[in-house]
Amino acid sequence: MRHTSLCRGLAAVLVLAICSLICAAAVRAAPPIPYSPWGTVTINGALATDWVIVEARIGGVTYATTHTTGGGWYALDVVGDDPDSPQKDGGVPGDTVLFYVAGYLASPSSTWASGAKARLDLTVSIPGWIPPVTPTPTATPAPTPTATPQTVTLLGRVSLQARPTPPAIPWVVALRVQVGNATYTTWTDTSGRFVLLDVPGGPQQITVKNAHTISNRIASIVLLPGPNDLDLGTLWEGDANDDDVVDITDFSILRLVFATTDGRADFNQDGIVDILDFSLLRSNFAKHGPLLLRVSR
Ligand SMILES: [Ca+2]
Ligand SMILES: [Ca+2]
Repeated sequence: MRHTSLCRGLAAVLVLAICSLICAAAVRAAPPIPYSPWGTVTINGALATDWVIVEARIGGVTYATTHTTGGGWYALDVVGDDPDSPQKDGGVPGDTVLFYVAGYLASPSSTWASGAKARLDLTVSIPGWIPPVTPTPTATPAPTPTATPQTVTLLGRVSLQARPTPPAIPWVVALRVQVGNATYTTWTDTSGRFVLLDVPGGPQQITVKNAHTISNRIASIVLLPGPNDLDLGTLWEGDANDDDVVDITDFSILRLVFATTDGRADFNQDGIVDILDFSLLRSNFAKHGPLLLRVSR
């Protein structure tokens, strides 16, 4: 008799536990189906070449990224907000979706709708647009059976104004380098070269800036596994306040610290703020970044 009661009790507990699990699963909502626009990308009136980066952003946050392929086509899956997570991690019905091509706002915008698959042809105007190139892979030894996948390494170089012939100490400068969504702080060597290990591969946008130069940008380039040797151009001096434009504010700083060792306006890094630094500022006056670069390796 006691044995039968015990069994009934255990069975009741088991049934309750199963019911709890079923109820918990029922409460969790299914994740929303993404919004999937697709279509062509036109840049300055011409269909985009392959490997141009296309992003979908909601409220300034990128929720989907792809690149053009097959002669200017793109397709995106813009994820929806998971109702079971406290943070916003995607779109909700009615959200405005903005599209960016190589970092530039394209038109038209759209509205997020779960499960919608609509054609949306994007157009964008990009001053000084230079189409991306697919690099020639760097020659590497024949792979062995035990070879592991190569990470992506950026072997960058910049030119600096008004410096002695390299190698020389004034070529050693701090750089902020942005590769896709990743930002790095690094230093050049005495010839303006730098190395970044394990950077994101595939199609990327790369921007480089020193605290007193304006920034240079490669709008879209494909980074391959292994070393990627990349010339990031001449960094133009004169941005004393590091706001990516050379203007009257920078001149005011230079005038304030003239004849001192203040690094903000010692553009040629020779240890003194003088007429040479003023000449650099004057020659680059009104330049602003980012300057788009033609890719060369
Ligand atoms: Ca400035
Ligand atoms: Ca100087």
